[in-house]
Amino acid sequence: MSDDYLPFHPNPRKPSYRPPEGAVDAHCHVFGPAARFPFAPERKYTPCDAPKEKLFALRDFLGFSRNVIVQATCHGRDNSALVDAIETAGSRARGVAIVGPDVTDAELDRLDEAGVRAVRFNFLRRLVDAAPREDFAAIAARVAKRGWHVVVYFEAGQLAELAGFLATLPCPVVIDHMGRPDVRAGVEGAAFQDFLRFLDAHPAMWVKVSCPERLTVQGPPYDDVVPFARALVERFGDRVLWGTDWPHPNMRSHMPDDGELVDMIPRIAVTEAARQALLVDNPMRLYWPEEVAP
Ligand code: 0GY
Repeated sequence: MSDDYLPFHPNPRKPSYRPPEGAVDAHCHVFGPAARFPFAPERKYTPCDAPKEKLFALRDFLGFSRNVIVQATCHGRDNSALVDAIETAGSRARGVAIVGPDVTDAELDRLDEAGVRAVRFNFLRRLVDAAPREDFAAIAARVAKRGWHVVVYFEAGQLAELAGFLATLPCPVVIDHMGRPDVRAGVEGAAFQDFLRFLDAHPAMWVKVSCPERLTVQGPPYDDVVPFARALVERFGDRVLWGTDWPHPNMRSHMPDDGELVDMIPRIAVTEAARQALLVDNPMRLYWPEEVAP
């Protein structure tokens, strides 16, 4: 296990861009504190502690109202830190959990009660060991019945092998970090065009326009990532989500300034209507449908 990760930015700048009222950071994490919520023995990296209080302070500082907190592999299937955070936040947070095929209905009930609305399937070999597709399919069938959805994390090169499987899932599917394109190939490159066609063909697929810091070759201010996010927002405006990815686990190249990430938003969603959908209407529909008028 490697631990040469960077700590999160200690002092992000105040963004110039002010998100609309009710904006949702739809991809962020809580880690530890390890003394209370130990990391998973099978983890591939050990993050810094990133407790709920810090996340909620950042939410307020950046001008957001709500969080969708996503379970990361370093906590494995122990969703305790996630549940503790979303219970503290009440209606201001929802959760995405990691569960195994042996999860009990009672545990799913407990997660639902706490505010979990999705499960995450991670296909990155550097983060998790391979798991049988049948396990994922069985979990998806059970959570779909509860009105939950599935969040998936894979890299662009894995789309061809995963596309058929993803299309069979009986619920909305949210794809993390734009499907991790290789930005050197450009928006017109074959792989990203395949990804756009895949989204065109499958209206139940959503996508997060997040994580420029992991995709960039040039570094901040992430000019090389903007065209990818913008293409997705322009084409799939009613099924895109945005998130900080705070505290940016497992980053080794550089640590982004979260204020700078927020200031990217008007470059990727260039109209007020697009930003309202990206930051408020879309995440509310997916994570707080009970608050959205039909
Ligand atoms: C992210 C990205 C990463 C880590 C995880 O679950 C995880 O450990 O998703 C990564 O290393 O790319 O979304 O936090």
